[in-house]
Amino acid sequence: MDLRNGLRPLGTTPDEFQRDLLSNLYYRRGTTVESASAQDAYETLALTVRDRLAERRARTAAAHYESNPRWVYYLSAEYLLGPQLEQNLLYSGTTELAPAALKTLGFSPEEVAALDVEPGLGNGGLGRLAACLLDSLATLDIPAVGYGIRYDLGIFKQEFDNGEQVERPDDWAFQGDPWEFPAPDDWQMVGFYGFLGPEGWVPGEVVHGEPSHLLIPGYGTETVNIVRLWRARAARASFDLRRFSAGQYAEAVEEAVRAENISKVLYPDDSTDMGRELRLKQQYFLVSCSLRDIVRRFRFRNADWDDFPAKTVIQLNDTHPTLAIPELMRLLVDEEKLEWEHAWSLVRRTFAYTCHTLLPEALETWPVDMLGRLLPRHLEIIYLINEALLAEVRSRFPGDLDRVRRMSLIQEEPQRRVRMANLAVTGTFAVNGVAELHSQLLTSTTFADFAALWPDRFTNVTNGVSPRRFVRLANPGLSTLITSGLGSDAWLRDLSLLSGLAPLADDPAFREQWRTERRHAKEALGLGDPGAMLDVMIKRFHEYKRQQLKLLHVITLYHRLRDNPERFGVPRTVLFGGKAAPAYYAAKSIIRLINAVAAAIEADPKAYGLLRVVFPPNYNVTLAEKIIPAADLSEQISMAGKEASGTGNMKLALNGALTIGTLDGANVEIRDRVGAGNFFLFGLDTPAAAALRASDYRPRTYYDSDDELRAALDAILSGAFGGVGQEVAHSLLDRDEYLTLADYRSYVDKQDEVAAAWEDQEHWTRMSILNTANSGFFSADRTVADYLSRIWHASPVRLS
Ligand code: BZD
Repeated sequence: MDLRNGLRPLGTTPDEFQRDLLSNLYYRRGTTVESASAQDAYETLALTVRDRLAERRARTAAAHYESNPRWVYYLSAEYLLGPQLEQNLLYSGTTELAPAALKTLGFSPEEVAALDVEPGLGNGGLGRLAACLLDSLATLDIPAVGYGIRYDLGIFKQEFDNGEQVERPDDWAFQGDPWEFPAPDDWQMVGFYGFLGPEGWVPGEVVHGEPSHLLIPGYGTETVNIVRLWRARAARASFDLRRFSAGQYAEAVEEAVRAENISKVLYPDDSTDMGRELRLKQQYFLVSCSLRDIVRRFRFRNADWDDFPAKTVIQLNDTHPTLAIPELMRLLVDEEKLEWEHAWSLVRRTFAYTCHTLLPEALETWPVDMLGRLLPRHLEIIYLINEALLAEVRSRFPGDLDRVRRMSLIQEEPQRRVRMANLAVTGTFAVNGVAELHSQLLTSTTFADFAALWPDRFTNVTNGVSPRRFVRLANPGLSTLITSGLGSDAWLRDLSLLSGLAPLADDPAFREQWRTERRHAKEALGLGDPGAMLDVMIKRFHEYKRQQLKLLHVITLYHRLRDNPERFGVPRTVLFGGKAAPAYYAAKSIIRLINAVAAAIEADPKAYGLLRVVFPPNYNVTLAEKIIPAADLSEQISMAGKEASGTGNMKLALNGALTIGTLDGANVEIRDRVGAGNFFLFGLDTPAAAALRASDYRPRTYYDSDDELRAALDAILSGAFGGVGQEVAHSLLDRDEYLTLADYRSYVDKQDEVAAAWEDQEHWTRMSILNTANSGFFSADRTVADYLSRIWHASPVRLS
């Protein structure tokens, strides 16, 4: 079938590409080469590239319709997609055509590329993981749709004012988003508030969800999937004509403004600050629109509800979309008139849940009052699910009242709240953690009671990252070297092939080339002396991640060089990148102190050429792609038992950085694979950390007995860094929740080993190559393959 309906095929030669670009500039952008701005050129290029993917998208959709496959639906409140232009050029095979065409039109490709704004629709690892999984799903030809929210404002832009983080709004789509296809005809209606009448739920407020989608092309295959993002719109009837006629124009549109606020802004990850009704509204908005869309799509080719679980698996990315469980119950029972037990059996076979945390305070709960007011019928359904759950617990564990209290979907004290994680475990057939250690800790701690009741429900799927984005696009020089070393670029679709680099670690000529490429990446980052070791800590700011530990090390290095500059050893540039949640004051204090220490070191001539601290603001995917290829040392220093997985650790190791890290999250698996000799391990392990925390931990004893540690903390307390950061030192001395002082000595000593290792560049390069060679496991393609075999059981549909 000709899906183009006789339209001419898009060109593949430079002339044809240029012709298409010109045509788009003229007809779709409405301007001419003579008067086009760089923005016109950017938007036009985006359309020209998008057209090539749209062609594949049409064929993908037709093939999917034809085969009526089992669908993977990924529900996530966040997607950190990263910049789109470069990736879509690569995936559409136009990487060379585009700059050539731009140049003949008189535009600089670099200037045009710089206009590509990344949609920052996520906070950190969880949102970026969602984007990597979509990339791999398409690459593996799996019929899949990602569902999310099209926030007007993404993750805030970070600026520093006097070293302090200030947040600015990120209106990423201010100029419009050329990559997006709006689909206003697929709108959905979402109800909130109201009451339960004799006929069921009567919502008091109705909002429209309007979708648009972005194309998610597979690499090295024809498949193009989509991610569908919902935007809240006022329902058309919501304009209050009575008030308008009475001259109250602003009041008349109040409801419309309130409705559109639902998708206005991404909530910054505030693990503790979970009281806001608007966030709950966002969650239900996402869930309700997406489920109706999923049902609509199911009905294209199916009629019988009993086929639903065979045709549909819905993955919940953390608990944020967990209301999908009561919502599907409501659709089936209230609207489709299925029996409760029948509906529950369908629901329980449809959903799966990924947990991304180990912090007890990060487990989402909502006040019963709030949820009942916003979604009265859903609360009623949650109570019914809870009754059945607790009956099962009582019959399995008679008389164990404490267990019943712990497992209940409702927390009673100090306030009645709905426990979303318990609901997610109860309403799904599979629950996974995101690294081996994390999944083990989930079943032995967080979900121990549930694992005792339903042991088969729990599994592990270790995270992974996109080798296309984080090696091929981020690090083109190293990628070319890898391809020449392996004799093919097949590693981009099968990352386990990187193991073929291992023998080359013993080849001096290859090592020289490896160093050259890594040096180029450092020069491209442009942070001064490319001979200095680039030591990077890039991740969200959180006390459990322990940026404060890295900072104490920096201060210690600074003291050593002041006391004894001749004996300092290897020059280092320490790079921090990351944002703190706006209301997370302790994390913001650490940021401010880092900037103060950086300034003090910068101002001291003694440090020149030996030690530098840099903290570029607004760490995001765009910046990550520049920093990661240049990094020599990867800091993965969380308190053991707190980091669920980490994915930055994987990106850095894949690009040849060596890791200094604790036995936490996926570090454990990285070390197992790259070899203990090529990984700098330090610190307490999970049992030791847990035992120390459970005992009478006194951080001051470490301060008292370690001269360098005491000097570092005293410097902060004495105001040596512009009087900034005393609260950081006090918090470490008085409480130190994450055992920073307990791990300090082990960390600093291990850093001395790092420095010694750096002095032998041949050996360091060998270790670097082996890190890349042995990190193939951390491809998101492997992650998706694991989800497929353990949870999703969906098959590829390839375009003929
Ligand atoms: O998820 C992170 C974990 O901290 C990492 O260890 C893990 O590697 C990644 C991917 O699995 N969690 C988050 O990124 N969490 C959030 O961003 C978040 C967002 C909203 C509310 C709560 C947490």
